[in-house]
Amino acid sequence: MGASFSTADTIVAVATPHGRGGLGVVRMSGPESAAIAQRLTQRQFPFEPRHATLAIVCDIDQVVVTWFAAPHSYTGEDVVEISGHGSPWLLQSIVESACAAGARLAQPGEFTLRAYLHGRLDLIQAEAVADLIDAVTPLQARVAFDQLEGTLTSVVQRIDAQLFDLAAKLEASLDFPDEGFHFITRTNALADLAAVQDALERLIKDGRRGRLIRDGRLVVIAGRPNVGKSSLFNALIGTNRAIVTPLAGTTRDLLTEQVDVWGVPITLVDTAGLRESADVIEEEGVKRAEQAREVAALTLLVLDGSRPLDEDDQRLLAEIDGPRVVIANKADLPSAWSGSGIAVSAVTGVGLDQLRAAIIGALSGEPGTVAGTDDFRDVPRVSNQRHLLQLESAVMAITRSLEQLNQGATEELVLAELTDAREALESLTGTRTSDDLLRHIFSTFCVGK
Ligand SMILES: Nc1nc2c(ncn2[C@@H]2O[C@H](COP(=O)(O)OP(=O)(O)OP(=O)(O)O)[C@@H](O)[C@H]2O)c(=O)[nH]1
Ligand SMILES: [Mg+2]
Repeated sequence: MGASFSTADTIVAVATPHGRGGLGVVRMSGPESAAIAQRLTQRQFPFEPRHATLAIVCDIDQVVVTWFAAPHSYTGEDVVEISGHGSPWLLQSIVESACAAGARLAQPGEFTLRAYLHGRLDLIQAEAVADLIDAVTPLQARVAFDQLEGTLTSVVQRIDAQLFDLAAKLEASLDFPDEGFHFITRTNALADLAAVQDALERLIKDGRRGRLIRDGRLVVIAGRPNVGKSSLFNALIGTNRAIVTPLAGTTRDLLTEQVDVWGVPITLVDTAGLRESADVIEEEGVKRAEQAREVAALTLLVLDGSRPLDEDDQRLLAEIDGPRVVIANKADLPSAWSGSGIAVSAVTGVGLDQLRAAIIGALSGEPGTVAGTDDFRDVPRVSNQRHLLQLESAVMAITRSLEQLNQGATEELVLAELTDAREALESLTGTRTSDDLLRHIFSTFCVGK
């Protein structure tokens, strides 16, 4: 595993974001990092491990140097952090001097890759580091932090241990020449496998919700002019971002804002009212609205509840056949029709909570979760597509093994399926993985992490 990755050299990178800042940190990892730091600061004596030491670096900046001696560091190697003033030029000079002194520039994610190669983190935890850095909502950060703490790892390990135990019993029976299960009965094997299947399925269900939280979704507001799309957009994002007027055809372009709905990062798009128009600007707006709808995960179709539905409304109801939530806006006014739409008033805020619930219900494909708000807010353990795929392939193998058992198959056949399931779980945690996969995963990290 990871045989082609060298950890013999010392790597260096700026660990703080690009640009000016109060502080900036240069990080080095590898066998030479302490010696290089000593040279850059022209110190006669080695740094003391885990001590912040004031020093002058490259004759240009006063910095604080901290040396984390192997293996007690993020990467498990000798790590030096040089914390200086956050000028891009200064930090770059320190990096260049470190390279002149024998370090090389780190690849994206290479510090975390080394932590993984040295067994400081498993693959799930390494991926959680990237998610934590990318988190923009509190729930995203919570999910990533739990994974970094090893919550998912331990659940997967428990499942794998059950499979290992079962496989060992089946394997032992293979040594007996006569037919039949020797160290475990078929009934018990069935029960054990059903329990594993159940645990995996729960994780997968969790993962669908987790992906929503991790990846977010694009939601487009559509409808004919003047029904209150922009008013609704403003109400959902909580500011008067979009222009609202009593004139039909107010919105011409796409307006986009991020909003946190029940912990799910939603990119909300307000669009031009859909109608035939002679105005070229409005016509272009309508075209863009249609394009946005095509890529959206969900369309909020807004109707005016205070006026009878017209031809355009009917056309939209027929046309928008993907995932949608129908809204009867202007519920503060007397109602002109009754239908299945959610009654909302963008002006008074009535019905907005119900609308948020419907959005999450539609996006998660689980309208049932709508009532149980707390359920949805539970921190899901799985949130990464790669993890979800491995869990799905594990559960498929388990399901096949159950079928085999039910059909009276031999231990050998059942064992083969168990091996497949265990391989999927091992790819998930990274105990079994390819260099290509590692390269792919870590290439998405930022440099310096
Ligand atoms: N009473 C009432 N009026 C509303 C409500 N929502 C919007 N309006 C009014 O309806 C008119 C049109 O609102 P907009 O939000 O601009 O409508 P729109 O769908 O974005 O219109 P276009 O951008 O032209 O497509 C404005 O006068 C709003 O004040 C509501 O819930 N109740
Ligand atoms: Mg508008």
